[in-house]
Amino acid sequence: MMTKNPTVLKWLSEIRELVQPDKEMWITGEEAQLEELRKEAVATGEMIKLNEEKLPGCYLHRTKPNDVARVEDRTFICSRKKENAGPTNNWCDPQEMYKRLYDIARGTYRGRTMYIIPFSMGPIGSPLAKIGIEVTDSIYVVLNMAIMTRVGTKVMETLGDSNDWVRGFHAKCDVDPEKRYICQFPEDNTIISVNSAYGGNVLLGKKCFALRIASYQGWKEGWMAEHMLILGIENPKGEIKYVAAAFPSACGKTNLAMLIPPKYLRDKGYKVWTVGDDIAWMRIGPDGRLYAINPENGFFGVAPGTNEHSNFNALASTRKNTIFTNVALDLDTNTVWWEKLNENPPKHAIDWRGNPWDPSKYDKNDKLSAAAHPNSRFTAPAVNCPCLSSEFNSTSGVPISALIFGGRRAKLAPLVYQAKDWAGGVFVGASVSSETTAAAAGAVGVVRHDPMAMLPFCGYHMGDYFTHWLEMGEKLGDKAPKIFHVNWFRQDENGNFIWPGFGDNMRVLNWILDRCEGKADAVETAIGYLPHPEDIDLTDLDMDRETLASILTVDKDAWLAEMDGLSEYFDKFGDRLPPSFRERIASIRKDLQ
Ligand code: SAT
Ligand code: MN
Repeated sequence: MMTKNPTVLKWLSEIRELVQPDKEMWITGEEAQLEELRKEAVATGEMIKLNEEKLPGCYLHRTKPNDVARVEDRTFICSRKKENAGPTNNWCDPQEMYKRLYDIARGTYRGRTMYIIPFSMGPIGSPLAKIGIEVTDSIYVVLNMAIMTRVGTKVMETLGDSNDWVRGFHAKCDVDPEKRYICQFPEDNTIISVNSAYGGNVLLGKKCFALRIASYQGWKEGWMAEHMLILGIENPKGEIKYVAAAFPSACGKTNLAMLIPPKYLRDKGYKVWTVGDDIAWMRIGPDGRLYAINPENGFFGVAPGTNEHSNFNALASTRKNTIFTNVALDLDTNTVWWEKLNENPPKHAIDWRGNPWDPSKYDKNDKLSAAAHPNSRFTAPAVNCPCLSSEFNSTSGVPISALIFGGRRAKLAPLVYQAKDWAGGVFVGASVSSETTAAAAGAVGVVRHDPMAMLPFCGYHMGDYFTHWLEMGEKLGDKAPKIFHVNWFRQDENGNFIWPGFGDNMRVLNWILDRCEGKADAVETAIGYLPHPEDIDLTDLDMDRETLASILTVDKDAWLAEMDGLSEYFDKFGDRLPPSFRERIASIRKDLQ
């Protein structure tokens, strides 16, 4: 027993009685204990130990083919009142859902061990951090949580007798998709996840706590939990400015967070430092500015497409002490492979389903023939990252100069534009749309509205969430970060990306920072401030000004149509939509005419 905290003991005894475990184990965070668990997982086949020389401390795990992504249609916000979950969330009455979930989970730990994982989201003891306890019957979950969060005895010591902690209960049951539920009970600080063993559904510190529960807590307590990466940009004078950026899942947040500047900028002395790649918790600091921490301690990144060129730092982060999920196993070397890791697919490999994979049958256009699942992942410790910020463990967080929203849009949205003010930026965030990706079950490539990239992650009524954003801006006043929108994904008529992306996105970040410091000019348009094409540095880039100019325009008719779609979308939020949004649509329409 690791605690005398009465609220913890009471909850644990309730769960214990329900699931009937054979054994019980508190996760202390000690390496020896984790190593025992790795050995056990290898012995049972739950994990495969990889080549100790090439990939020291690394393991491969395969989930069931029916359990490879988040399941948004089975994710619920169980607030007491339906209207508080809002129109973008599935809702169920909490008492009814508790009963349903308890019935599903009853007795399912028989013959299994109940692992109790105390974890801290954020540096232990930071005023911006929060504590949770996850109970699970999966060693895979324990080992992933031990990478993604700070776990162990120190967390319980820090919690003491407090009741300010999040209850996370996971039971893999039979991994039955028909009985799979991912449920958040925001008013009870509780998460219950059953019948899944895939990352986003079961690493309860991540989307379930750090976004769905925390967004609700932030609303009640006056702070913000956002689906944002955090990065620091160091200029040649050694000054570091931080930005946070929101993109839907699998739109390149990890790539942007770890980007390597183009050579001409590196030569001048520019550097990028990673604070976080997925989630930001932000509070107003003592000086009135907005400060951010990354509540996580590792990266749960998409593997396919990650390579030395696209994301050197992410790949480097995965070369030791990493758990790979649903990638391919190269039998000749006992290492891992995924699409676009390199040009040499393994000759003898096992695909993500566990079947022999024939590279000669691999067809780029047929996702099902891929060796690695399109949403296959690496779970890598943040300390592995060569460009990890020295502020990563800072308890006070980093001051944010700019907030950036982005989506994956083949057409319409320009490469970059700046909102006219905070309220305009909130409107820009609320109007984010993006093509869907493999990170969630369902069709890929369909444009859907995804306000602030939080559509699957907001734990309360999204209209109230917009209002909370507006109120944060009022509190921040002239210390508020500037807000921008970017789109790296514009395509030409042949479906080729126009902007090179990756490290070259630094050119856009530099314009953004120059704007924050009043150093760059801009063109005022109906939707916001756009750069003059000559204000984006194209040094060493194989791109002409006209091509750049073509993605720095505001197409009047397309934007009028966008406003129509947005206006209709906003109807959803009824009388909880901030009235200023309607006024803004009207004024943008007028300015476009
Ligand atoms: O699947 S996760 O939610 O863990 C990752 C993501 O979708 O961003
Ligand atoms: Mn994410």
